[in-house]
Amino acid sequence: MEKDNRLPPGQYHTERFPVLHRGPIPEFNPATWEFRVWGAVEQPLTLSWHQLMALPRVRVKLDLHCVTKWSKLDTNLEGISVKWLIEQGLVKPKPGANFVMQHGANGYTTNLPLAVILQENFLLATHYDGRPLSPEHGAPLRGVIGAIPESEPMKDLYLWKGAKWLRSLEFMTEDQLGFWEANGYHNEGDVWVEQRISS
Ligand SMILES: Nc1nc2c(c(=O)[nH]1)N[C@H]1C(S)=C(S)[C@@H](COP(=O)(O)O)O[C@H]1N2
Ligand SMILES: [Mo]
Repeated sequence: MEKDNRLPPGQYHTERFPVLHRGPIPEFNPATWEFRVWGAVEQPLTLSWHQLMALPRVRVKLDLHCVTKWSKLDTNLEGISVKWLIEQGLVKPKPGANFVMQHGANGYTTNLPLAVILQENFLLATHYDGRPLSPEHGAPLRGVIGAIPESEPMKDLYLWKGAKWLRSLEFMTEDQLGFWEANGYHNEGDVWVEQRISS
């Protein structure tokens, strides 16, 4: 596909990787760090840093689209697939658990339908460009969503829909608004139809 066709309406290309967040970059201590999956699941899951790093990782190339209008194409990301966690039985959503809240550091949250979390373009990312994520981009773990060019149709959402410094995933039977969604951003955030702010 032509790179131009990969640029959603209202977006411009950047080669840089801008850094955007609220609050300070948290400290990461691998000895005490834990990732949790909780809420509407049969059994809460807690993984230490070492347990998380022992899981298989997938690699995807994503076009990242920020609601502030920069787009970075062909980012190489690597991390854990939530679909894989569920297929392995490590996470068993309860019936009706159709929504997931990502909880990041500093109280940052963002909500997504489980169906989106299970897409190939959503990742619990640990690596960018073959190296561990840098602290400013969310180390050691972040949710990330982007577009996979020439893939089968799936929802491509703005980058705020991935929480940096991800601490937990909360499965929910009802949708709840995350930080930006409660502050005027669109609940869905589809990049192709410019769902930037809620109407
Ligand atoms: N924990 C946390 N995650 C966050 C944010 C934040 O403020 N805190 N900002 C979001 C927004 S609005 C964007 S655009 C992306 C920016 O990711 P980047 O800094 O790696 O480009 O992170 C998202 N995830
Ligand atoms: Mo953003």
